[in-house]
Amino acid sequence: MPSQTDRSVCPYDCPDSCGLLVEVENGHAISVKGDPEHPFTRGSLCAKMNHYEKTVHSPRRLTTPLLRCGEKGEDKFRPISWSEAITRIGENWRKIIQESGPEAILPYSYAGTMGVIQRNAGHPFFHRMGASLLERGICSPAKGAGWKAIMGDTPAPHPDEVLNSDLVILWSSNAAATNIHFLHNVKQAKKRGAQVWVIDLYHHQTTAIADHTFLVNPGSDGALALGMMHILVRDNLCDLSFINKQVQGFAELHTEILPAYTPDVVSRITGLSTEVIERITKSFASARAPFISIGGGISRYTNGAMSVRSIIALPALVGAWQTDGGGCFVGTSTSAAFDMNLVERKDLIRGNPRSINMSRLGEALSELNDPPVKSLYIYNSNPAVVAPDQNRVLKGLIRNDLFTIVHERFMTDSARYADIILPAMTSLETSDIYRSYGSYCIQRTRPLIPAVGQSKSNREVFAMLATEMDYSDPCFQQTAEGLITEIMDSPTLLRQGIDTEAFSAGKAVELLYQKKVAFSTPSGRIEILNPRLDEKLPRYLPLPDSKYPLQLVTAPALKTLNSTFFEQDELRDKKMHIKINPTEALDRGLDEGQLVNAFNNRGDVDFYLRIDAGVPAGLAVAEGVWWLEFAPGDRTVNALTSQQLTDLGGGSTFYDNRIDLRCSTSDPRRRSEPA
Ligand SMILES: Nc1nc2c(c(=O)[nH]1)N[C@H]1C(S)=C(S)[C@@H](COP(=O)(O)OP(=O)(O)OC[C@H]3O[C@@H](n4cnc5c(=O)[nH]c(N)nc54)[C@H](O)[C@@H]3O)O[C@H]1N2
Ligand SMILES: Nc1nc2c(c(=O)[nH]1)N[C@H]1C(S)=C(S)[C@@H](COP(=O)(O)OP(=O)(O)OC[C@H]3O[C@@H](n4cnc5c(=O)[nH]c(N)nc54)[C@H](O)[C@@H]3O)O[C@H]1N2
Ligand code: SF4
Ligand SMILES: [Mo]
Repeated sequence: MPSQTDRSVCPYDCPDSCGLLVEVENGHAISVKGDPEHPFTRGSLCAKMNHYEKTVHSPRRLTTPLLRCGEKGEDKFRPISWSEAITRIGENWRKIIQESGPEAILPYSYAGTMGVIQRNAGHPFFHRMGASLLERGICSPAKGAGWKAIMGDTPAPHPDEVLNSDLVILWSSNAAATNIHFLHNVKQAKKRGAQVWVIDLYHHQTTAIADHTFLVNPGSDGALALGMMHILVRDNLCDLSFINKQVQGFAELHTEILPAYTPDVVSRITGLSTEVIERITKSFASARAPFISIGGGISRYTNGAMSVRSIIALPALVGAWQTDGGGCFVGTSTSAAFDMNLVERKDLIRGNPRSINMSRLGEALSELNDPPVKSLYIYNSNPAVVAPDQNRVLKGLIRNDLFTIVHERFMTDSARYADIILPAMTSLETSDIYRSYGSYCIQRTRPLIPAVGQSKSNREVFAMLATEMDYSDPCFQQTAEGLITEIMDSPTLLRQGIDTEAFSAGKAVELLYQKKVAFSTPSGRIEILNPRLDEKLPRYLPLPDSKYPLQLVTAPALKTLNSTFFEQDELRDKKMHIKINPTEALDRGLDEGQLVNAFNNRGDVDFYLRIDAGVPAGLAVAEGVWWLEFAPGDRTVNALTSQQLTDLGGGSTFYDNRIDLRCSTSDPRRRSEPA
C-alpha cells in the first residue's frame, strides 16, 4: 500500500504545540515533518520530534499489561490479560475503599500528553470515586500567580507582538531549548533592528544569540526589577500619564518600597555592578517598545511568584503596553478555548476529598495519615524521577502496602515500582484536541495508526475501570470522539469566528486574538498594589539560608523533555553531567570528566563533571531529568531537590536548592586510593 500523509500535533509539554505531517505506511508511522501550514510553527520541528516515529515504534514500547512477580522496584513482571489487570485493580480498590475510604487512593498525573481529552481522562473517574485530589503544580504555577497578582485575568499578548519590539528581554528562558518558535520571532525582530537581552544564570544556547547577556545571582531577579524601578522613578523616566490612568499603587510603591532598592543594595543582591544596573535601566526606559518574555526559571524558587510579579511591574512604569510590540509575555491564555467542565466533571466529586500537592508526593506517601495513601494510580507522569526529593518518593513507592498502578508507554522508573503496569498509546494512536500555551492555535487529531501491541488510551482504560467499579454515569462510556463532538458543540467566547471546517479537517486554526489596552483586574488597572493579597506590594524575598556553597540549577536539556525522549538513544546525551566553573573545580581538586558526587541533606547523586567557564562560580548546572538506568549512580538530580513550595500558586522549587561536590566513591581515581 502506498504511504499516506496526515496531520497531527506534537503532544508534548512544550509551548509551541507544533503541527505535524505524519507519513504512514502499512499501519506504521515512517516519518514525521513539520506542517508548513501551521500558523505559528510554520513547518519546523525541534530535534526531539524529528524522529517521533522512533518513539512510537520503539522496541522499548510496553505492549501488554504486566503483573509484578518480584520485589518492588526489582523489574520482574509477567504478562497478564487486560481483563485480569482490571479485575485485580477493582478487587484491591474495593478493599481499600471499604477499609480506609476512597481518599486512600491518589491519582498522579501530569503532562505526558497535552491533549485535552487524554491528559484529563482520569478526572471524572477519580472525582466519582471520591479519591484524594491532586494539586497539579509541578511545573510553574508561580509564574501564573505572579501574572494574576498584577494583571488579573488580562490575556497575554500574542507571541507575534514581539516582532514589533525594539528591545526583547528573555528573562530566565532558554528559548533555544524550550520555545524555539518564539525564538524564531525574536530572531526576526533582531533582524529588524531590535536589541536582544538575556537575563539568566549561565551561558547556554540562548545566550549565544543575545546582544547582551546579564548573569544574575539565583532568585535575585525581583530585586533587579525593583532596582530598575528605583532608577526609573529617581530619574523621572516613568510614563506618568499612563501610570495615572492605568496603574494602581504607584504612589505606594514609590514611597514604601522603592527607596530601599538603591543600585548599591541591588548590586549586592544580584551580583550585577551598579553601572550595569544604571545602564540597563536607561536602555529599557529609552526603548520604544520593550518586550519582556518571562520563562519558568525564576518561578521555581521559594520567592518565584514575587519575582515574576516584580518584573511585570516594569513595563507598566514605562507605559510599554501602549505601544505595538511592548509589554510582557508569560505564555498565552487559551484555557477558556474549550469548556473544561465537560472534560474534568468536577460536578461528580463525592464528599469533600483532601487535596495533595504533587510536588509533595514523597511526604504524601510516607507521612500522611488519616487515611494513609494506600494506592497510587500513575499516568502521564514519571514521578520516580521528575518529582522533587527522590529519596522520599522512592521510599514511598517501595512500600509493600502501597498498591501502585502505572499506565505508561515505557518501562519508566515509576513503572518499575508498580504492582500492575498497563500499556499506553502514543498520540498517533488516539483522538484528541490541543490548545497551546505559547500561541493561540488549537487543533484536533485522529488516530493515524492502529494501537501498538495491546496498548490503550487513557480514556479507554478509565472506561474499563468505571465498568469494573460500577460507575454508571454515561460520561464514562463516551468515546474520545464523542466527547470532542460535545466540546465542539459547546461554544466558547475564545472560539468565536474560528474556521470550524479547517479545524474539523485537522488543520491548526488560530483563536481570534484581539489586542486590548484594557486590563482585566477588579480595578480595571494594572495592580502594582493588590489589596487582596497578604503581600500587597512587590518586594524582594530572599532565598532560604543554607550551609551548602553551590546553588544547583536543574534546567531543561536541549534534546530531552523532562524525562521524555530518553527512549531514543540519539537524543540522550552520552553522559549525565554536572557543570561548574573552573575555580570551583580547582578549589575541590576535581577534574574534567571524572565522576563526582553532588550532595546535600536530602541525598547524593553521581554525575560526570564538566568544567565550564560559562557557568559562574557559586553555581552548579545539571540539565535534564534522567532515567535511573542511564545515570552513573543509583539516583538522579531530584534526589537533591526540595518539596518546598513557592510563595504563591503551590508551585515546585526545583532550582532553589544548594549542594556541594566531592569526588565520587565510584570514581576510579578514588577507588585506587589506599584505604
Ligand atoms: N528541550 C526541552 N524543552 C522543554 C522542556 C525540556 O525539559 N527540554 N520542558 C518543557 C516544560 S515542561 C516546560 S515547563 C518548559 C520550561 O520552560 P522554562 O520554564 O521557560 O524553562 P527554560 O526556558 O529552560 O528556562 C529556565 C531558564 O531559567 C534560568 N534560570 C534559573 N534560575 C534563574 C534565576 O534565578 N534567574 C534567572 N534570570 N534565570 C534563571 C535557567 O538557567 C534556564 O536557562 O519547557 C518545555 N520544553
Ligand atoms: N529537576 C527537575 N525536575 C523537574 C523539572 C526540572 O526542570 N528539573 N521540570 C519539571 C516540570 S516543568 C515538569 S512539567 C514535570 C514533568 O513531569 P511529567 O509530566 O511527569 O513529565 P515526563 O517526564 O515527560 O513524563 C511523562 C510520562 O508520561 C508518559 N506518557 C506520554 N503519553 C502518555 C499517554 O498518552 N498516556 C499515559 N498513560 N502516559 C503517557 C510518558 O511516556 C512519560 O513517561 O517535571 C518536573 N521535574
Ligand atoms: S517539543 Fe516543542 S518544539 Fe519540539 S516539536 Fe514538540 S512542540 Fe515543537
Ligand atoms: Mo513544565
